[in-house]
Amino acid sequence: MTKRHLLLFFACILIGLKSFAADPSGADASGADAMASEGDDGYRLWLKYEPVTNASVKSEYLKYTTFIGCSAKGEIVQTASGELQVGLKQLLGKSVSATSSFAGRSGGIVLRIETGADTTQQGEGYRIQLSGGNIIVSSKSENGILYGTFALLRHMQMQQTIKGLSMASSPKVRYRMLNHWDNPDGTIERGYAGQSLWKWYELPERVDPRYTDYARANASLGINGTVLNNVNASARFMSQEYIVKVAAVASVMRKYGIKTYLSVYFAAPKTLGGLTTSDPLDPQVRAWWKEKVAQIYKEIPDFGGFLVKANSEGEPGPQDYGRTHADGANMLAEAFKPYDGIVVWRAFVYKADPNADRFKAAYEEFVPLDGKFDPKVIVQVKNGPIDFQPREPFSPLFGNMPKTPLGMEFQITQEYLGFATHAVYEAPIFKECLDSDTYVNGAGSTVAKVIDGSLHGYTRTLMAGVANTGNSRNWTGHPLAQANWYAFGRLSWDHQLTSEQIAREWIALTLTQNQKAGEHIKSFMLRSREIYVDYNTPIGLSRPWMGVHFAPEPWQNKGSRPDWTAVYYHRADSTGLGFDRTTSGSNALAQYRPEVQKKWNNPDQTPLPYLLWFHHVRWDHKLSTGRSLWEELCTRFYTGADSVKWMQQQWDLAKPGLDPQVYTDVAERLKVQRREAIWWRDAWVLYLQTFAKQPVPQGFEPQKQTLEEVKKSVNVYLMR
Ligand code: GCW
Repeated sequence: MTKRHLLLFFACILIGLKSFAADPSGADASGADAMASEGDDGYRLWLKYEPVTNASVKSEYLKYTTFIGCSAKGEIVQTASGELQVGLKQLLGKSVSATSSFAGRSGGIVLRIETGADTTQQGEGYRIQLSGGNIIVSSKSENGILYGTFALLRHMQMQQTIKGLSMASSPKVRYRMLNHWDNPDGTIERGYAGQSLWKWYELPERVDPRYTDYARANASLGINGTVLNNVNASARFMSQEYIVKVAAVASVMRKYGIKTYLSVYFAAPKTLGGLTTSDPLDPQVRAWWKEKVAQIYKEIPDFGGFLVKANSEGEPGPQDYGRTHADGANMLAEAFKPYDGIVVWRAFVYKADPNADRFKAAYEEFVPLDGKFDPKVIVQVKNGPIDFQPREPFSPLFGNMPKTPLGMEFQITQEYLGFATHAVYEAPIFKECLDSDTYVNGAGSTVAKVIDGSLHGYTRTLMAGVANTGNSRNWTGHPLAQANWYAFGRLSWDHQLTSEQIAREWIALTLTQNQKAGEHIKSFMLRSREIYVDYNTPIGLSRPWMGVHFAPEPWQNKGSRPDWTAVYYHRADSTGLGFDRTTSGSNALAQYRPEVQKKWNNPDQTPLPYLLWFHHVRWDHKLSTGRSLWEELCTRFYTGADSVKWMQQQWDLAKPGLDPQVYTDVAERLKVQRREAIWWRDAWVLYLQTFAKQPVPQGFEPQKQTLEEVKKSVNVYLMR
């Protein structure tokens, strides 16, 4: 045996002992226990339940640890009670048992289902208060009890006092879901954290314990739905073989109040069902879907519904048969009539029209269909009119379909945000859209009010996030990307939370409770998006051309259609830069209310972050900063890339409060980010310079590479 073999041998014994200690039964450790048994490698996310160190707070908590009282027998309440037991054990070192006979007792935590009228979304709200010497967590629903339990544990994890405790919260949106773009072969479209969590080849017999941990993390945020497969869907998910696999995952999700949904391939009646057509008005096709939905409900009685990408980017859809999106969606909705499920139909649709502005496409397609959708349909709209850019104006669909419930689609995975090497805290992106004023019913008609149904009285309301999870040990690849999953979940529950509040919470739960360290990390997180925009797409540039969406390739001018090139979006020429969307250009601005148009119509008044979204601006045009467009661009690109250095400094200042493994992981990723930020800055500056024909302003480091050299290094990343 060589020395290396010996080392390996001892390592195996140690690992074996460790898992044995975690799970004496020898079975797979699952759920909360599996999370607890690991070191701080990021796996436990924001549910670390580290021992409470504040002695006075701890003694307050200990007063309520004689029992967990819970008379309801439901599966989800049992989950909540189990979670409390794990939490109390780890936070306070106390084993607390659950009981159903606790009448007259005090000194415990009581989980109580309230009867009476439901005033919250599906009764999912909760209340936490002190009464009769107990902490009472109450709700009208089991889900609400679970959310209240997690809120209480969050409060305890943050070591906050419970003197006079009285908290109440209810979700503003009914369907709060993740969309996984996971393929059946285990790859993830636009995923940067490893392979898919769903192991289709092992299911249904083997149910990976990680599914429980996934469900737990989501439930702790109030997420109550998950779409397991990519919107570029495979028909195989409609087969009986796969339905039973999905059912096995759904049975794990159910315990955490999460409904399971599937993306569907619109042409499945033909490809899977053997019909001659998938025309939504064909009676046989309608019957096929009805039967399919019934088949699914037989296996998954609480199935959530379908998510559909149709007639978009080559996917089949009703228009293949001369029908409308409403025809397609309503046919599916009809199949869901006997059940609780819904149809989520995506508005991410744009035709290959060389003369059109892709910005306008979804509005043109969907606004005429307002009022034509079945009540079981929600139209899911991306936050911006194009495609998850680092900054986009809000989609003009919001507010313009008063008779159709519109759901929000945010992207958590960092497709255009530097994958898993750039630290970009996304809450400000989500908030910017939610807080935008559509003015449809006068000032204050924010996108958030469209989404939560209060503006138009929608009862089915939805917020979806394209997931950033994968099978990386820490779930999201970049440790700080966990904050984006967290922020999405918290905002889907309550869009009024601020980016700052959410960051503070997440840092305290996940990274450190050292105040000074926390402040450094928080300021870094809150600025990270603006810094990224500065070195990547300043002043309203965008970069959504086809491809991997990694490094900018502003020179890219070949594609199977014009809007799959880079030059289509930035429109750089010898006179200037930017897309004219005013009356002299595509007039996309006309899709907004006059008050919004007024903000963005005049290039001299348009806020700089949106300028090039709406105007073609001359290179020498003086901006509100006193600099010309060219000077401003260079200033942004350079200071943006330089600011990554500042992020590195903030991270280093936080080091004393951080776990060494997490510190090093992020510090190394920041080095990559710094290198790439300079590279991306150079790609843009050198390319734009060929049009602007001006030197980089004084004071900025001159370019070390030529445009050709930068192009070459981008191409290396694109080679097969
Ligand atoms: O942004 C584009 C992505 C595609 C994605 C598509 C969509 C799932 O580049 O990968 O496909 O959006 O949202 O449908």
